[in-house]
Amino acid sequence: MNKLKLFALTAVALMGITSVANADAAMLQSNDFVGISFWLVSMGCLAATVFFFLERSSVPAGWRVSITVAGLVTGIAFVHYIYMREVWVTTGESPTVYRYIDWLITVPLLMLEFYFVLAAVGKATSGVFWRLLIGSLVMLVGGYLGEAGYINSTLAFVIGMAGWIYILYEVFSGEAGKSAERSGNKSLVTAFGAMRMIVTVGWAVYPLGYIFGYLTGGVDANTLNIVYNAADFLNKIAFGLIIWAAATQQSSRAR
Ligand SMILES: *C/C=C(C)/C=C/C=C(C)/C=C/C1=C(C)CCCC1(C)C
Repeated sequence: MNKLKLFALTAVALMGITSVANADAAMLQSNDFVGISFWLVSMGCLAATVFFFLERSSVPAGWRVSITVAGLVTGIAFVHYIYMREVWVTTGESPTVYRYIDWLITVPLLMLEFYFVLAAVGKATSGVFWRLLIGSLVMLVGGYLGEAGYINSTLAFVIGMAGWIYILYEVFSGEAGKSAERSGNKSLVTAFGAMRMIVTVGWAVYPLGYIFGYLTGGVDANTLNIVYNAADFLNKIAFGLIIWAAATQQSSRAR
């Protein structure tokens, strides 16, 4: 198990180094704050990944898989951020494709977390996960078609919003929300409430960025990338930390 962990960390670290070696064509400029923000999120994600994998064995067994998934989310984002930073620094263009590929993988994994924290206390049904997955796909496919210019950006926004609202419905009033409330497990209720706030408030930053970036105008590619980067930092790392904190609380209570 420890060897496996070491291998995973080495692989992740090597990927970072290889890509640094390729970057000699264009260097990060001291006034490129967007480029700097890509770096900051990359390193935050790397640190979070190492942290989650190392902490995994210190939480009660039922929570371990959630911590693993938290580490996968930040690990996958780390690799994408290395690529996104490179696209930005070398071309000055928004790395929309890499960003959406990252979201397409990490958002379903984040949704899986709602299922796993419910499963940690024996309250999950698979329907919860499938509904959240469908909501995520509708949200992201809509957004991508709009940002990449395949369909009208207002129509794309409406489709994306429908997916997000469906997710919010599920975690507040749907089966997921109700199961969490009925569970009577304090760690779960706290974690679930905080995760729900991230998906409501933390996630609201993305559609707002989209509105100003594509619908009303007023926000250029620089600002939009900084906004998306900051939101990813919060929504991926803080989300995992919330679950880790709940898991740790439960283990100290059990002791
Ligand atoms: C780690 C990445 C995360 C948590 C990404 C989340 C992305 C969203 C919540 C995107 C939402 C959007 C809408 C609600 C409307 C259409 C445009 C989007 C795709 C930006």
